[in-house]
Amino acid sequence: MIDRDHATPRASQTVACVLTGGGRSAVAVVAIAGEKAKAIVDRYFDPAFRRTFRPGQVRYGQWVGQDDSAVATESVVITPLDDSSFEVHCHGGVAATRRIMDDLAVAGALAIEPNQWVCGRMPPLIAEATAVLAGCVTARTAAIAMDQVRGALQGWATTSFDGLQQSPVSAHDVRLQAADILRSAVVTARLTVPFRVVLVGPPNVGKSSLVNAIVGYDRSITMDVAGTTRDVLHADTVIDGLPIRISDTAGIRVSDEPIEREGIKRARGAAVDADLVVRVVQPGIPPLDDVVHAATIDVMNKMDTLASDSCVDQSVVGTIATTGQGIELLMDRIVSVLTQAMPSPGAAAAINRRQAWLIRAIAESDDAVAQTMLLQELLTPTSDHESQFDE
Ligand SMILES: Nc1nc2c(ncn2[C@@H]2O[C@H](COP(=O)(O)OP(=O)(O)OP(=O)(O)O)[C@@H](O)[C@H]2O)c(=O)[nH]1
Ligand SMILES: [Mg+2]
Repeated sequence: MIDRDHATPRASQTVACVLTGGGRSAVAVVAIAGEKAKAIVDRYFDPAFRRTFRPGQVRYGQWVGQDDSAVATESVVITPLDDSSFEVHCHGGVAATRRIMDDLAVAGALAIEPNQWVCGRMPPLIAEATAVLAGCVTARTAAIAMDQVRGALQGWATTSFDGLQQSPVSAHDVRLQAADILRSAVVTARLTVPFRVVLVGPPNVGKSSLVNAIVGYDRSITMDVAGTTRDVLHADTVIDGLPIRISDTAGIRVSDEPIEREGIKRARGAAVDADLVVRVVQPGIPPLDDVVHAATIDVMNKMDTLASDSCVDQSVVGTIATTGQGIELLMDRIVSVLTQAMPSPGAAAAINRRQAWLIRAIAESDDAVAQTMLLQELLTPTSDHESQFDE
């Protein structure tokens, strides 16, 4: 077993790092870099075809490991990144990667964490995007992080910084562009956490039934008794490529019962913290006017009980949770509200709070000198801002 060294490795140190996330996955990637990297690969890797390693070209073969290893060889693919750094694509999972990391440790490579790996190997904005990309759980959020790994924000910041020095770019232009990037930051600065969608409404209108219909299984108990749900219940799901944590809550009404009152308090608190509130009612029951939020969707559930001569406002989504009617439309509406601020493909985006904070400051300034300093801080952070901005 190897311990990861949290100290900053010396520049001459040969280092190894598992780049892929933990857990069970089909393929893992282990990176090796440093002056001994080539010798280590030559020692442990038996290529199927003996040809010179060229950066970017893949080589299939066997990882033979330490000479006295009782473990069988493992099929791997090696990609040289340059003369002194390599990626080993091996089987995923803990055991396979640990075995390779153990071999590398025996050969003298220091095991480091992914954030230490990216640090210093790429511009800070690209390194930050790479770290975020590793935490994205859907293709849609990963695509935004990937655009930044490919240099969208880096390109904008560099062009603006250089442009302000030589004056082809005005402070006014930079301010407008920063404001444009900032518009999507509400989504992009938190790509690795799910959107919080909270259902609220009076008791017995079908909130739990709607949650179950949306997630596709019986997450919440439903019953024809007002006050069935007592606490805030969460279910994680993905809708149209968006990671969403959907929360069921206790029906809101005046109550003297202490447990129910606590549940109602929690329901109101969950609505305040939500990215989107779904206000549910049923025919004949008025909406909760005191639950207000910047992003809301109004739902009329139990449409099957609506009197035939009644009509419902066009903006209200009609559903029958028990049959699934209207659920697709509700999910489409949820996605469309949450993605209003999505950046267009390839656009620069602020993918963490440090970046969002600096871009907001740029968007609020018309002064070229101030903007230049902020852009410089964006491109080359002088301190560990992420921890400063963490909640
Ligand atoms: N007719 C009809 N009944 C429904 C519909 N949706 C839910 N119900 C029924 O309404 C009753 C209450 O549903 P719940 O989902 O438990 O309601 P709730 O809003 O979560 O209730 P509380 O947890 O008490 O606040 C259950 O018997 C459901 O089967 C619907 O669209 N039509
Ligand atoms: Mg309920």
